[in-house]
Amino acid sequence: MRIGIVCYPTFGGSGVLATELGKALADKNHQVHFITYQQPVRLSEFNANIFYHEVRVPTYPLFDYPPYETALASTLVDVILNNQLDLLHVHYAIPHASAAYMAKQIVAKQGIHIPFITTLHGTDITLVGKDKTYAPVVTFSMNESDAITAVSKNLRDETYAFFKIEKEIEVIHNFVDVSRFQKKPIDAFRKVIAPNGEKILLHISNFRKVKRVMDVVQIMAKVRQQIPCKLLFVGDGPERSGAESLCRELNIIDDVRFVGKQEQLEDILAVSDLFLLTSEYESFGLAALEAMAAGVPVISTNAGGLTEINEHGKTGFLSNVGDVDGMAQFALTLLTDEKKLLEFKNNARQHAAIFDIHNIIPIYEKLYNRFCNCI
Ligand code: GMT
Repeated sequence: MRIGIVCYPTFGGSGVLATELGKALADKNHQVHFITYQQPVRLSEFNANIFYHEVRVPTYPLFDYPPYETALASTLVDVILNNQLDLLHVHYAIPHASAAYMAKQIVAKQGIHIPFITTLHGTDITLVGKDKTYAPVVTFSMNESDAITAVSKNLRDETYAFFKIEKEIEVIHNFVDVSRFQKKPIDAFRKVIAPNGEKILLHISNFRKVKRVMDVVQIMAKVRQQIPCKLLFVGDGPERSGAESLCRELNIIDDVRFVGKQEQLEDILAVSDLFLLTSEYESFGLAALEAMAAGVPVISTNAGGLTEINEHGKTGFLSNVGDVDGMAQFALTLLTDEKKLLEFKNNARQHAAIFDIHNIIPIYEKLYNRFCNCI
């Protein structure tokens, strides 16, 4: 099957998921065409079944805002026609679903039918999509999609609650390639971060407000009062410098490292003891699932879809948003009890296997097959 995948190419969860999906489909002999403005971050190796088409957005003095959506729709038309695509799968509704709709209408004039599937990822619905600047277009393009999927039940319910959706939203949970996260910890690496055998706490995100990274810092300060530990911050974004200032203010900066955006997450996760995710909302929390796959228990909030992956008292713990005392206490419960920590590590790994890539890819293939009988 020839599939066009549209996504954001950046470190965000939706782009990561779309790229991993494309790679897995290519491994199953589908021809996959990524269409976006930059090479997706996890698309580094060569694969004969993968193609990348860059969306170029020419600038012109008249354009204060270069029209990306128009450029994307035009590139889609070009890729559909020249590569005989069977189907488009767009990740993140804005502006991908409306661009796909536009492309579909354009090729229809030439007698070509191309179905498109829209996968909702989170902020395209819960933050940006709800804004009335975008809502009518988002609603229309969701309803015009041949199928809509959401990455969690919570996101599906949020979408129904806010938008007038006339068709079924199918839940296909995000996935992880569990085998990729079975790395042995590199002792030398662990020693660099925690030279005296301190416990290692980890947070990975895009440092947006919704992640509440200041709460991560507060939790670290509380845990560190009780036991020697280190905190690794992976990723970058608007709240990073504020988090760094707070670490200085709380006098914990020597035990905190900001390592920026990283691609080799497996190695970092392999040496980590606990993953912290303090978000105000997560439709799913792919970073938490990847941590679990690596056997790292998760202390998270109970917001959004996090309750669908993190099992309270088994794979980690869940607290209300902002309850830094509670989350610090849960962290200490695990970090001060080796037996419990090991039990939770095993549980996390086992639970992540439910979301293994090999279980989820066939669900997508089955969905595609409903619209195009050419697998
Ligand atoms: O907020 C992010 O982490 C980025 C955002 C994205 O679209 O790239 O992530 C959303 O999609 C991910 C993949 O489906 C989910 O795992 C994240 O939970 C979701 N983020 C939010 O809902 C805030």
